[in-house]
Amino acid sequence: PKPRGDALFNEDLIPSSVEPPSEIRVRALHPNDQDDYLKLLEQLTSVGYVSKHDFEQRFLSMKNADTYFIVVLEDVATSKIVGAASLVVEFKYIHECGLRGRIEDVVVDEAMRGKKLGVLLNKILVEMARELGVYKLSLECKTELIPFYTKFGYKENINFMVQRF
Ligand code: 16G
Repeated sequence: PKPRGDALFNEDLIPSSVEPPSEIRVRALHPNDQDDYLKLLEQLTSVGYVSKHDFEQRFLSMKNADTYFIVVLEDVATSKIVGAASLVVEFKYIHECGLRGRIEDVVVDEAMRGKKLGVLLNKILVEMARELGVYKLSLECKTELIPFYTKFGYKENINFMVQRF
């Protein structure tokens, strides 16, 4: 399904079964979310300098790929983005040309923690992954977040390797 307007992906994919609190709107990332979204990501890791042009180009690449589903939570009162998480889908030949899903860049604004917005984001993305038909869904997290992610059906897998450049 093609996205409507500027949205990164078709928002019909956002499950209506997972209900947000009334002060929160769930939607896809938009090109004009740059400032809000990058500021939020700073609470997760280093973002560095991203120009308007860089942001727009990256947004277009993700939109054209049609495998990036960045969901944001908008505070209705302030129109600010207070949470975000990404579902990224990878094409495979294995599992009958299967799809693999990854959950990435889950972040909730410090001022909005304790309202279960992280739970909301995860429920939404797991449901979307299921709807899209992925055969496997995975994520990487800090040790202290293992009990949190266990709630959404993940099991620990110790064979994860990484190198950094
Ligand atoms: C966490 C994130 C991952 C993100 C990384 C950034 C979740 C579930 N995991 O592992 O998506 O890309 O942090 O940290 O949100 P880094 O800058 O050290 O790669």
